[in-house]
Amino acid sequence: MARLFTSVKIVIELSTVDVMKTNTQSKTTKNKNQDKLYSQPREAISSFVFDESVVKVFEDMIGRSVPGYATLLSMFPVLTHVFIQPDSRCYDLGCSLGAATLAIQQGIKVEGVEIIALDNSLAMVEKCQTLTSEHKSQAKVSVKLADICESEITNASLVVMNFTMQFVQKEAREPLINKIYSGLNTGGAFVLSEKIKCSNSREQDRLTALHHDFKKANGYSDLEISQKRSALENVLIAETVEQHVYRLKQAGFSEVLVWFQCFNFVSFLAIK
Ligand code: GEK
Repeated sequence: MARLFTSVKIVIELSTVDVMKTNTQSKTTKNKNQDKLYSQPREAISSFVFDESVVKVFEDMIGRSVPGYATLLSMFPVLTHVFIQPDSRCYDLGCSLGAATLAIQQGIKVEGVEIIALDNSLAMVEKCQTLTSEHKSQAKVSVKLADICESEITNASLVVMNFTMQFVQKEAREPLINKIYSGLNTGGAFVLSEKIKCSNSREQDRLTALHHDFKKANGYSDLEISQKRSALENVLIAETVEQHVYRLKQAGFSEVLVWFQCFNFVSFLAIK
């Protein structure tokens, strides 16, 4: 019962943060941090990279592009509270500006936890280091420039990969998940959030249309949506829910479930 009350308290605290964030976002939509990267016609569209220009507008970009992003993050303290073990590590793989790290921090109520946030974009890591250092945390936070496919994972009770697997080469995904499984302690959890595709073309068309409507409702033009889609082609490789679940089960996870979905954006919970 006491545990239930603690969880409820965490959600209420986070909702306040969300409201603040939403207010900030509506202000930033009028300033230089608004994502306008694809607003002008381009002669040629080069492949999307997480460079300085993306970092500048990233918070606005991800909030207006990923349906359910803020709600998903607001649940991370609850998941953390449930799975975190004292004297263990949490990993945020593909941390960008550290939004997941900051949400995880709020759920840590035990001693001896270290959060390791990794990203292979120098521009992201530099800004993430600044942003995370501005927040007080019970856990030690280390933000590092690293390729998650090359990094060690040990003594983990929670591993979060929030919309990053989709950018990892397809053949590297299975070894990465196997490594995460090996690095987790028994009872630990892997939270994997991804844009998904559907094997049923009608469902795929419906979810794509809803996603586009979401982006348009958030102020993106048809030109911006279509140029961004071209930039992400061959960079963001989505897979079906079945492919993800199969791979997670093959790795050995005893429990695999979808705990969150908003249109074609899904988050899986895999427990060791
Ligand atoms: C969030 N998790 O806000 N190694 C390390 N980092 C990588 C790799 C790799 N091999 N491949 C891609 N990245 C964040 C959002 S964004 C998702 C994550 C998006 C990094 C890349 O540099 C970028 O910062 C991040 O993964 C993906 O909760 O923009 O849709």
